[in-house]
Amino acid sequence: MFQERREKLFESLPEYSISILMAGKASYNIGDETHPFDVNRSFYYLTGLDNENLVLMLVKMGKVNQTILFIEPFDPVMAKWVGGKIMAKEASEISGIKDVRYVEQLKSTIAMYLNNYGKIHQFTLCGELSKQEFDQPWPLADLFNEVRKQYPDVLVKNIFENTARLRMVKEEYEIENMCKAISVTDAGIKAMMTAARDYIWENELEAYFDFVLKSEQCEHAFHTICASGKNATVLHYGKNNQQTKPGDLVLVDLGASHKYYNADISRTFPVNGKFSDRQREIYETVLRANKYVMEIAKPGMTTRELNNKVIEFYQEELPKLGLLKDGKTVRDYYWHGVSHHLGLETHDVSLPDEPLQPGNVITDEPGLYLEEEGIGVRIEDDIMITENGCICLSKDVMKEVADIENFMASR
Ligand SMILES: [Mn+2]
Repeated sequence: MFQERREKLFESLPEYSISILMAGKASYNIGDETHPFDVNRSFYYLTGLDNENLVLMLVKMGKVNQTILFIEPFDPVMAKWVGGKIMAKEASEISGIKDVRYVEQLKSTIAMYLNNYGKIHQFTLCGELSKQEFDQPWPLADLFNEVRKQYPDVLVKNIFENTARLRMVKEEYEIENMCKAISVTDAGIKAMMTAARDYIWENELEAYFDFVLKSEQCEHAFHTICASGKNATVLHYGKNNQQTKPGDLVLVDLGASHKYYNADISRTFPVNGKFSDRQREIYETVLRANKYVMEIAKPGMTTRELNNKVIEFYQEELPKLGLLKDGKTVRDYYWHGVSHHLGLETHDVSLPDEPLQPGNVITDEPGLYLEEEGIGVRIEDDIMITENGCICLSKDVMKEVADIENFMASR
């Protein structure tokens, strides 16, 4: 699988090029403590390896492709402190890469190609620069600058678009893992709804979700949002440290991650198990927007078009809820987008204005946020684009008012 992906990437690379993808390195948190290591997802996508400090090199020499993996040498002292590093044999078995060398040889390997072939062929140094890295140090920049000092005529290319194009179309294996992540997320939400009661603290509710994830050997796809009452009107509220009030709605936006494949689900439920009339009418409007997106999502549309359709829908519907008075617009109650791609990253790689195609997995997450009324509702499903529409991967996660109330009444 990883080899096939690398071959597909090779096809889109410049004819004479050296592409470098890095697994990355954990950054320091406080003192000598590091943040937990999280592998670069394109590196993982192309190798299946999630160890720190590894480097993948794809060398394209006309019609001949060469793939080299660089690993760290074994360090007996570090092995006693933090465990051993991955060894060549294991790295080779997982990734299917036969040529495994040590990271110290990275620069001399680049130099070897440029010395021997750089005079005859125009070489391009390729690396992946994601949008977040545009305003941060780019780990590859130092290496590329050093190489260019010695070989000034070498070109440099960002291959973000090349890797994104591959990663945006999900394989069956990827869909299976995302479905597993979704079903664990579903179990976690049910555990929260089972535990919910008046005056429960948001972070206690969150802990029920965490318990299910750990029990299922899953990680968090992202920091859980568990927001009650007015907190739910703050889009990325993540403190989760307030006590609920009787009759509050609780908005949860969360996801499990299974083998690095993420779920991203939002549900909103009454902490006491019963919607008030006002809460129900707002909830039902968001739910209809959520279903409307699934009706219209199909290949050829863009996520921007989907969002515009939701805004038009709200334009019609919000006056029925007594909203849009005194110069207020839809954007005063709904100001985010309805969709983003989902996969190895929660906000997965995508290309702006690229039409949807079969195999894309996107979210469907309309919301309404009424700060004055202390009501925030978001309903988020994960959908896969098919030949003529879409299917909902998270259809089993309950969202009908009657289902939620019956479930909570029967606890
Ligand atoms: Mn989302």
